[in-house]
Amino acid sequence: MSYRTEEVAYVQTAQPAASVQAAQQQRSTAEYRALDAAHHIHPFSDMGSLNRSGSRVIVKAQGVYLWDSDDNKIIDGMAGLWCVNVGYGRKELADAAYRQMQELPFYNTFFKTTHPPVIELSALLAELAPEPFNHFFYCNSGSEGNDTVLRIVHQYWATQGKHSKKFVISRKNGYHGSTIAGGTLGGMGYMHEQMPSKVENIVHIDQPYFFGEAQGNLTPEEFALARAQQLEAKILEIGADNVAAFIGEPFQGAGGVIFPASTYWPEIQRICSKYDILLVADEVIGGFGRTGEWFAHQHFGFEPDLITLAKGLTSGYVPMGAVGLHDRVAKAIIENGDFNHGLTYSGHPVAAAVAIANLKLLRDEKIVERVKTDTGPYFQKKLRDTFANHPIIGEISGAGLVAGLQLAEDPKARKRFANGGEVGTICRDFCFNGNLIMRATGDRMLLSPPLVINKLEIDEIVSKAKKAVDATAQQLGIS
Ligand code: PXG
Repeated sequence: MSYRTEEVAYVQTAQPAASVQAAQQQRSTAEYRALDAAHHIHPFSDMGSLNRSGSRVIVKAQGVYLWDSDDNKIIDGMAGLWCVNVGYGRKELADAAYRQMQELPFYNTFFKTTHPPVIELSALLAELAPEPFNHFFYCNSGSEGNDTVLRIVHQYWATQGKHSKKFVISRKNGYHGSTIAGGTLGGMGYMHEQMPSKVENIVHIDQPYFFGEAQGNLTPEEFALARAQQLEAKILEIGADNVAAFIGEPFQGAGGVIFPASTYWPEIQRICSKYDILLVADEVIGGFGRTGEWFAHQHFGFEPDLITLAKGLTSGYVPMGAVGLHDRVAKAIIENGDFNHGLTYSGHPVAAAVAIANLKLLRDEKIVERVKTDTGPYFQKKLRDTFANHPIIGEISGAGLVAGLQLAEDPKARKRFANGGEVGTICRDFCFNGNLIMRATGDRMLLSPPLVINKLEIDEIVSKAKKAVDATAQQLGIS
C-alpha cells in the first residue's frame, strides 16, 4: 500500500465525521499535501509535477493578507483570482449568508416563483449599472455567464427575424471561461487544442497587444485602430447578415492586462453599430470597481448591449455570475415568449444575499471612488516610478487597481524574451518565495489586489515586486 493510499484510509476510517472540521485545520503541511496529491485534481495544472512539488496550503485570510499552513503571511496581489474586491474577512458577507441560509437556503426561480434576495439584487444592480442596464439573468460563474450571452444573442436575433445572424466574433488571447462555449469564445490556443469539440460559428480576430504585436513605427493609437478595423474586415468577409455579436473584455485580464489605446473601443462601437452587431463586454474581471469605474466599459467610454458579470459581484465569497441586458435587448427577450435557458441555481438566494451585502459595501464605503481618486492613481504612479527604467520591464499597463508589467529582453526595442513564459515563471517563483502573490501570464506579471488595499500595503506589494523583478534580472545576468 502506498503512502498516499494509507492517507485515504486514515481519512475514511480513523476520523469521526464530527471532528473533520477540526482535523481540517490541524494537519501538518505534509499531510495536507499528501492528501491533496492523492485526491484533488487542480484546474489548469500539470498534476504530476504539482504533486511532486506540493501545493501551497492557504488556511486563512484577512484584509489583503493570506496565511499558509506554515504560518507564512502572504500579501495577495491578485485578490484571490481577480475577485475578492472587498478584501477577506468581511463579516457583513458572512452574516448575510448565515441569515439567508436560515430564512430560505434555496428556492428556484423557474416556475413562476421568485424570492426577496434575487429581487433586491436585481434592483440594486440596476441602480449601480449604467442607465440602460435594468435587467439581469443569473448563473454561477463567468463561464456560464458567457454561455448565457450566446443564448441571449441568438434569441435576440431570432426575435428580430434575422435568423442568419449566427456568427460571434471574439479575439485571440481573450479569456471568456472554460466551459465549451467559454473556451471556444476565448482565444487561448492551448485550450482549443484540448477541447473535444467547439461551439460552431465562433471566429477570432487579433488582439490589441501593442508591445508584443505592433510592427514598424505605428503609435499605440494607430495600432489599436488597425486592430479594431480587423473587426470590420471580418464582418465583411462573413457578411454582416451572418454576424450576431462581437465579444471582448474591455481590457484583457488573463491574457496579460492588455489595455488597448483610447482609439480601440470607439472604433469597435462604430463598427458594431454600422453593421447592426451586438456588442458584448465581458466584465468578469473589469466589473465592480477594478479600474476605478463601476464597470470597465465606462473607463473606456463605450456602451455595450450585454455585460457578463461574476467574480467581484460577490467578491468571490460564494459563486455567482450574471448577464446584464441593455434595455433594447431585454425588451426583445421579455416580449417574445419563452427563453429556454436556466440553471438550478439561477439567482440562488444565498449568493444573492451575499452579492447585496458586497455591493452595499462597495457603494456605501465608497470603495470604488477611492480606487478612482486615491489608491488607484497612487498604485499606478508607484509602479511607473519604480519600474519606468528597469532593464527588463518593457511596458506598464493598467488603471485603477489592475496592472501588467511586461518582462522584456530589450524594453526599448520592444523585444520580448525567447521561450515566452520562462522568464515570467522565474519571476513568479521569486514573488512566491517573497510572500507576494503575483500572476504570470507568459512574460507579463499581473497585479489585481483587493480594492480595499491601503497605501502602505501598496508600497509593500510594489517593493516585493521590485525585489522579484530585480532577482529575475540578476538570474538572467542583465543589469
Ligand atoms: N470572463 C473573463 C473575462 C474571465 O476573466 C471568465 C469569464 C470565466 O469565469 P469563471 O467564473 O467561469 O472562471 C473569466 C475567469 C487567470 C484566471 O489565470 C482568470 C479567470 C479564471 C481563472 C484563472 O488569470 N477568469
